[in-house]
Amino acid sequence: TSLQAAPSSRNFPNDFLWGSATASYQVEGAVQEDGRGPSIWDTFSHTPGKTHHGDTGDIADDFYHRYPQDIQLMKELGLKACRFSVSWTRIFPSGTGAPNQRGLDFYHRMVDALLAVGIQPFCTLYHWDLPQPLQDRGGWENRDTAKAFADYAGYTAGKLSDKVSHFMTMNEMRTFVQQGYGDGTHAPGLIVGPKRLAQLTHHVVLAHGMGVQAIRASARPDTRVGIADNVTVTTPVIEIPEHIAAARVAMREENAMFQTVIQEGRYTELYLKRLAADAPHYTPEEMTIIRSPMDFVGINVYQPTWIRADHSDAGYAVVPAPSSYPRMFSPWLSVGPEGIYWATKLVADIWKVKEIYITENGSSSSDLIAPDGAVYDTDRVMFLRNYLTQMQRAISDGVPIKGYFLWSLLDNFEWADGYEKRFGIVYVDFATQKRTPKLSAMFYKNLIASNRIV
Ligand code: PNW
Repeated sequence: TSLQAAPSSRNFPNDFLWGSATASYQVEGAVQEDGRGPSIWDTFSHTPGKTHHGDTGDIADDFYHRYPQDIQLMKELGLKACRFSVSWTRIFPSGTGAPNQRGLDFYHRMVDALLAVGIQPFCTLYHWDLPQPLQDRGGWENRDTAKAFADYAGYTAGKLSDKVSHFMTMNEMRTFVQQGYGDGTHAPGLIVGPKRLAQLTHHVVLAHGMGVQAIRASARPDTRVGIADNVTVTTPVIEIPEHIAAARVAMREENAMFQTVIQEGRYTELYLKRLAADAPHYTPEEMTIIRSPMDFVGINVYQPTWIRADHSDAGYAVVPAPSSYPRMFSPWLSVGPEGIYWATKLVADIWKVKEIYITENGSSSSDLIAPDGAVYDTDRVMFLRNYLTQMQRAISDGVPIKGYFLWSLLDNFEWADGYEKRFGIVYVDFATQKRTPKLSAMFYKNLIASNRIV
C-alpha cells in the first residue's frame, strides 16, 4: 500500500493565482536613492522609542537592488502573481507637484522583470508610506490629502497600466487609521480622539473612492480596480444558524466605516448612533464617490473575531478569548482558519462581489534554525495548511476567490516590531542579506505545483 494521500477533490481551479505580497517600505530600502522623498515611516522609525530596537526601513531587504534575484526565487517557487506596493514619495517626492521619473523607472524595471518570468504583477498604491510633507499639513485629517492621493494614484496607474492589470487603492485602512491616529503605535504616532478619528476615517474612504475614479480616468480601459482591506473577520463561534446570522450582521456593522461604506455609500445607523456627536461631516456627493464600483475586493485575513447571537440592539456580540487561546509569534495573531472561509463567504454574499482575492494571509514564527542551517517553521506550515483548507472549502461552496497572496515571500521590516517578527517563507539574514527558503517555502512550492492541499 502507498503512503501517498489519495487524490482528493481538493483541487484548486486551474487558473488560480498563487502569489506572495510585499509593501514598499517593508522591503525596498534605498530610501535616499533616485530622488525618493521622506515618508511618515522614515520619520517615525527614526524617532527614538517608536520601533523595536530602533529598527528602520533604511535597508530592509534591499529589494530595490536585489529584486532580480528575488524574482528568480519567486519563479523557482512557482509563483504566478506578485503583489507589491508603490512608494508614493518615489513618484512624487513631496507628495504633490512634479513627478520623479527615476522613481517610476524602478517600478518599470521591477514589473518588467516579473513579466519576463511570467509572474503577474498586482499593484497597491498606498501601503502606509504617506509623504511627510502631506503629514506636515495634517495628513489624513486634511481633506486635501484625499485629492493628493487621487492625483498620485491616477498618474501612477496611468503609467503602469500597460503592464499591470490589477490595482488596489489602499492596504488595510483600519490598521493605519487605528494604529497611526488611534493608539499611536504606527506612523505618524498620534492619538487624536474619537471625533477627529471618525473625520479622518471619512477622508480615507473618500481618498479610496477618488482614487478609483482617477485610476479609471487614466489607466487602460480593461484595468481592474479594487482594494486590499482587512475586514474584521466576523466568524460564527459555532456553525449553527443563529450564530451564522449574527456573524453576517456583524460583518456589516464591524466594518461600517470601511468596507460597508465603500460598498453601500452610507454609514450604518448603528455606526452613526454609536458615534453620536463624534460622527463625521459628509455630503451626498462624497458618498457617491466613496461607493465608486470596484472590479474586485481584496481581503487580508489574519485573526478571527468570534461572533455569537445576542439580544442587544446590534443583534450580535463579540466572544472574548480565554488566555489559553492559541496565538502565533505576534501576540495579536490568534489562530482561526475558519475566518478565511467566513470572511470571503460573507463579503461575497452581502455585497454580491464577483471577484475576491486573498491579498494577504500568513504568519509570524520564531523559525527554528537547525545546526545544518535548515529553517523549520512547522508552526507556519500548520497555520497555512489550515487556512488554505478553509479557503478550499469556500471555493467549493462557490465563493469566487481567484487568487491568494501569501504574506510574505521574505522576512521584512514588520513596522513597529522592526525585524523581530518574521513573516517570510524565505529567511533573511539581515547582516548579509542572504536568503534561505524555510520549510514553509517547500510546502508552498509543492502546493502550487500540485494545485491542491494534501
Ligand atoms: C498587515 N493587527 O498588518 C500589513 O498589511 C502588513 O504590512 C504586515 O506586515 C502584515 O499584516 C503582518 O502584520 C497588520 O494588529 C498589522 O491586527 C496589525 C494587525 C493586522 C495586520
